[in-house]
Amino acid sequence: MNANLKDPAPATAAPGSAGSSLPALNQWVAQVAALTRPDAIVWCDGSDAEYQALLQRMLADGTLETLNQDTHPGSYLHRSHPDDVARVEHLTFVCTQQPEDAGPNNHWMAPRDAHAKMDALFEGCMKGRTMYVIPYCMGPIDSPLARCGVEITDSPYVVANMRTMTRMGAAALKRIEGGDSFVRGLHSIGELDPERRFIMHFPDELTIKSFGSGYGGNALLGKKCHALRIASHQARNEGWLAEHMLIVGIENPQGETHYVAAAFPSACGKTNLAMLIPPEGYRQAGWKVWTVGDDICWMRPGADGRLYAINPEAGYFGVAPGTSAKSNPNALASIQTNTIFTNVGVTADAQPWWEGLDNGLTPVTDWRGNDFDAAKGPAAHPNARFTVSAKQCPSYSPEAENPAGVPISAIVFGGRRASLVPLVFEARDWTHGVLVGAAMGSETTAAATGAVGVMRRDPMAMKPFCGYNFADYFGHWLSFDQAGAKLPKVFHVNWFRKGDDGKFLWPGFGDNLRVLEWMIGRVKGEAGAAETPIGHLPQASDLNLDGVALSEEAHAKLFGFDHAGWSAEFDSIGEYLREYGPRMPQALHDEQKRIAAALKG
Ligand code: SAT
Ligand code: MN
Repeated sequence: MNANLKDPAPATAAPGSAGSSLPALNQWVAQVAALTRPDAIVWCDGSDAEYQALLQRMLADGTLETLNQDTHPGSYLHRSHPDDVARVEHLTFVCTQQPEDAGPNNHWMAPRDAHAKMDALFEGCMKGRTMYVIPYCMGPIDSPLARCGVEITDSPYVVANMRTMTRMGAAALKRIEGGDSFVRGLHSIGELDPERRFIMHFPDELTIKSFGSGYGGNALLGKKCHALRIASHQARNEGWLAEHMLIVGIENPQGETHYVAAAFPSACGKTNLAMLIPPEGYRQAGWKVWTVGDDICWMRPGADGRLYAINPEAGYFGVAPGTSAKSNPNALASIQTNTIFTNVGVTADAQPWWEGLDNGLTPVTDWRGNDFDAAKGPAAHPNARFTVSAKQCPSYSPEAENPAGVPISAIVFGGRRASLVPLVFEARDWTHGVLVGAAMGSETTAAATGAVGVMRRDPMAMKPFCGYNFADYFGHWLSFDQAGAKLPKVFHVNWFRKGDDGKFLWPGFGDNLRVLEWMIGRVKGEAGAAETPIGHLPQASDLNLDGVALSEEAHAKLFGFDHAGWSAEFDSIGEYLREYGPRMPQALHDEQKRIAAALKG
């Protein structure tokens, strides 16, 4: 049995932490306790002492293992149940009154049925366990763009991760007690039985119920459940955007910083782009890169008409495999201390290890805790993760704490596309940009259960995360194009184009700055591009490619335009839009038809 399941030593509630001054919150906690019947209730204050006590407790019951404290001080390993390693999209529901409001992009259940199903699962599930009440704030505590929530969970691992990933504890509770509305998230790991596992969202009630999984995206309810599914719904009602985007600041040698928000599906390099190290020549010239966020972006128009963005998170829940001193030195530096590793391999001297770390060490134990045997699979699970405070990142931007957010100059959409899609192109205008986002396709990754490498439409990288009908969501995006708006330019990138030999044609990582520089040049009206039916496409000579060796094939495929291929793609995009029926905004149909006609002409 997984050590996470039972909790033999109830924690004592700290003095003065027996509740809140908000009757509605206390009542909900009491109701949940009556349903789940925990042995003890702890209101989390977010303090260091509380965190240390949690760690000790998890080390004692086997939920965590200690790692080498000389090389990785304050860092620990968690091995999840082997059937509980990723998001479960087929078990994730959006429970609006009407199925059409959830849309074909979501699984739907009637709220009343969903509550009944979940409450039956929660009945008595915390007997023998401690129930933790976690007040948290998504975004800087003093930001008007931030939003609060309270997660109730029986998993100390979730508490520890929420402390890193959100502003958790006393300050958030104060904001809630001061009158902020808050999202109610109820979570239990249950028996970790995939047959008794559901993640339910009730956007009209600002409520989440999650049962049967301890994995990040299913269990850290502030993250995808709140900050994307519930928040996207709230954002639509309140005139803002909750997006699956990194936020990165690019400072040029003149000291001018442009912020870029970029949407890529899970495990497609958001963390790497957010923490990019400029190539040597750029570094010498004085270019700097500032990390604001690596996964989620909340944006709203400011008084000057520009979109201002905050990162609602306070930490990174990043994919470990592939992270190395070469691919992402900032991430690697961030995770040297005070990091929780989940499902990585371990070396003989208890250092964390994963495929692609390339540090000269070898693993002796795999993510399941068995002796490592390369014939039986990788040492780290492909979706192994690290959880670390954003403040530990050497490129962490001080502007990430700015309550007003940062102004966004460019929005970037991108996916994994082995063929057809060039390195970068720019949308002609906002409506075209929304179509580019809506038409995004990507090959699936290990971040969700299911087949890997299958091309699917993943509009704006929100397929698993949009809390309402995509047709309405695209309409909401279109609505930002108003008089006085100074909207960012919209781009599409593809770092994953492959050659005939199956190898990537673009070096990626730090060299992606060359593409970002071109985008900023476009924003400033300084960089060139050729007009094509799919948008403004740079020639190789429009980018700074000094020191990049590209083959002839790479040149042709990264900067070329495959007329016939795009024509077929636009037919497929048209079909996709039609799947949404009459709710799909006519403006997107018109845009698709216009481009399809130009491609046929
Ligand atoms: O597990 S998470 O959903 O938080 C990470 C991801 O898949 O993007
Ligand atoms: Mn993500």
